[in-house]
Formats: sequence, structure tokens, C-alpha cells
Amino acid sequence: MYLQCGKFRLSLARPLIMGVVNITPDSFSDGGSFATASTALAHARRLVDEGADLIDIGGESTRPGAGGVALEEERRRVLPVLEQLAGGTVPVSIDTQKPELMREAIAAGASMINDVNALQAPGALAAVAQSGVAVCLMHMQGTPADMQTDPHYEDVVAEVLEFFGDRMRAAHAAGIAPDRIVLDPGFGFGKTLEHNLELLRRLDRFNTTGAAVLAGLSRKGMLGRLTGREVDERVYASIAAALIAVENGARIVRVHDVAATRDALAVWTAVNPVTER
Ligand code: HH2
Repeated sequence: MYLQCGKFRLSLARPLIMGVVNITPDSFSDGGSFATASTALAHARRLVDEGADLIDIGGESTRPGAGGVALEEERRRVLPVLEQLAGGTVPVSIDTQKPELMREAIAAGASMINDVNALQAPGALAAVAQSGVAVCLMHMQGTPADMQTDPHYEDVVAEVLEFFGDRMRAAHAAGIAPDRIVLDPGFGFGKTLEHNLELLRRLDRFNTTGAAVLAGLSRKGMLGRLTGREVDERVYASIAAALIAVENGARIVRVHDVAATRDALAVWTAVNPVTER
């Protein structure tokens, strides 16, 4: 199985690591740590050295309660860093919900668009369709401003699966080939702890779609709930969650702690040699 990702064709025979760089003052996980272009760039390069297979750059926090940033500000945060990284050895993903920025990022060399809104904004599908970039379609109930108020599902796995079916059909109709699509159940995006655990437990169900599954559990609130740890003390729990995700069928894990994840996945991969899983 391969993912077409701009000029890169990534083998998914072993699990891939997407390293997160948030160029924001307010991200829950690392807000303010890499808020300038130079610190963000240095961090991204460090993550590549540590073994990241992709880099995901975000200029807008989607933490619960976040209000969103204006296009101009998001562009100012993201594009200078993307321009520096785009010619490098690993594909660069841009975490945005804004079609205008998607277009600009693709023109500036982005290889993937990671959209927590699953390309539902008017013009989003068209913004990516004609390019060869990969897209990550994430499930969210509500919006970051209100998503954790009262999440509700009859059957969280079935409802996320149904959403993926709808979004994949929309993507195909827009001309996005299946080998460009990644699906993500959106841990913590309009989900209670129980919903998140059920999605993780049954992650393999999403492989029935035929698209690669991405899991983003790193440092999230559910791990804080389970361990009683603050955000900067959740590395061990994040590694456990990434391993469970991979064991249950994730092909890509989105993480902040790349070196630790790489070591954990090296052990996992030795036990589960590269195959067409
Ligand atoms: N989680 C966050 C942001 N973007 N994208 C995908 N595809 N999947 C995720 O689980 C996901 C995501 C939240 O984490 P982070 O980027 O660290 O924080 P913030 O949104 O506050 O910048």
C-alpha cells in the first residue's frame, strides 16, 4: 500500500511517523514553543533528524475552546516555514481548514493537506483536487469552540465510518484518487474519553475503507485523564497509545515526541516485519 503525497510516494508497509510543529502561541501541546519561523524551522529539522517521515505544520490551534485565527495571520505563521522545508527530504503537510491557504501551501510545495474539517469548507475539495497532494480527512463532531461541550453518539465507530464513506465519495467525485486519501477518526475532537477508547479499540474497522488510517493521540487530554499527568509529562502514555494504534491498524501516527516514537515503532516493526499489512 502506498500514499501519493505530492512528489513523494510513501510506502505504508511499515508505520510512518508524522512529526507535529505548531507555529502558534496557544496550542495545547506546545503552544508558544515554536511561535517564530526560526524556532519552528529548527524544531522541524530536529524532528526529521529524529526520524519523522512527514512533518505537519499548523498555524491555528484546534484545542477545545479555540476560536480560530484570521487567514492573514495563519498564512504569516505557516508559509515562511513551509517555503524553507518544502525542498527537503520529507513531505510537508499543512494543518489547515482554509481553502485559500490550502491553495497557497500547495503552490509553495506542500505535499499533504491535513484538514480537521475533512475538506467540508466551500471550495476546499476544489483547492486540492487538481494537485497531486495527499489529504487527511479527519472526523470532528461540532467545532473546536464547542466540540467538548456534550459529545453524543449512538455508535461512535459506525458514525465515524459513515462520515468517512461520505467524505471519500465527495473526494472521489472531486477527482481525488483513493491513494491520496488518509482517514483520521479525530481523537479528542467532539469525543468523550469512552468514545476515544472505543475508537482506539476498534481502529481496525476503518481499514475496511481501503484508505490509510492516521491516529493523533499524542499528549492529548484523554491521556491526561488516564494518567493524571500534565501535557508535558505524557510521553510514556503517548507512546503506549501510538503502539496500540499501530497494532490496531494505523499506518501513520501524528506525534510530538518523534525520537521516542521512532524507538517504540522500531521494536514493533521488528516483531511485525514489513509486509503488505
Ligand atoms: N490533532 C490536533 C491538531 N490537528 N490533525 C489530525 N489529522 N489529527 C489530529 O488528531 C489532530 C490534528 C491537536 O493537536 P495539536 O496540533 O498538538 O494541538 P493544537 O490543535 O492545539 O495546535
